[in-house]
Amino acid sequence: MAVPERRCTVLAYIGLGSNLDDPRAQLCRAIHELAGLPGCTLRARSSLYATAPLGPVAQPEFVNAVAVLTTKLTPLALLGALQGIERDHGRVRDGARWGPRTLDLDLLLYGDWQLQLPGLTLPHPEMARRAFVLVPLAEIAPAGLLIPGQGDLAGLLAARDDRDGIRPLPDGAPTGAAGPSPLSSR
Ligand code: A4P
Ligand code: MG
Repeated sequence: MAVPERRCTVLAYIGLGSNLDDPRAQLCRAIHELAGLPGCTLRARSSLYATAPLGPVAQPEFVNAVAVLTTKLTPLALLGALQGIERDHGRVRDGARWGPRTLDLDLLLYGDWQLQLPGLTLPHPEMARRAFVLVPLAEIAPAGLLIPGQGDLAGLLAARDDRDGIRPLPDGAPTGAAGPSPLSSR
């Protein structure tokens, strides 16, 4: 079945996280798979970061990163593609919120869209409260990036006091993909 595409491209920021089954390898493979999605081009990826787990469950340290794509996919088609990659990584949804996972791909931003659908909220509702998202995002986002409805990235990051639990991994440097241009409009 054809994947729904739009005529113009939009910048989409994807948050990646893993804390099971060799998290670094999970993220490196997932970035490669994001680059291969139909109608999508990988523009940049952040370093990989080791991050202290957030949430009520005792679980291993996470590895987190952010990637930015240009995409012709609609937001729902892109989310479906992300969930397909999660499934390919053996992600099991057992209903446990914030539990350990082989791969979590969150659609953080889709251009400057604000959206509230049963299965998709844009921007991602938790992103502004999570240093493990904001730190890698700030590494690859243009200066002055605005998170629609939430404020500018620099201000949101400055307000976080949970940045200490985050450290870049030595071999997690960006691949040198071209840096993104400012968020495109719809
Ligand atoms: N959904 C709605 N909007 C979006 C969006 N913008 N992007 C829906 C992605 N999904 C979105 O997600 C639950 C539902 O959210 C989906 O059905 C989707 O349609 P999920 O991935 O199935 O479940 P989840 O990830 O367990 O739940 P949740 O609440 O999204 O967890 P989070 O927010 O992803 O948190 N600590 C560290 N250090 N690093 C981490 O990466 N991650 C989590 C999980 C907890 N602690 C962590 C980390
Ligand atoms: Mg998720």
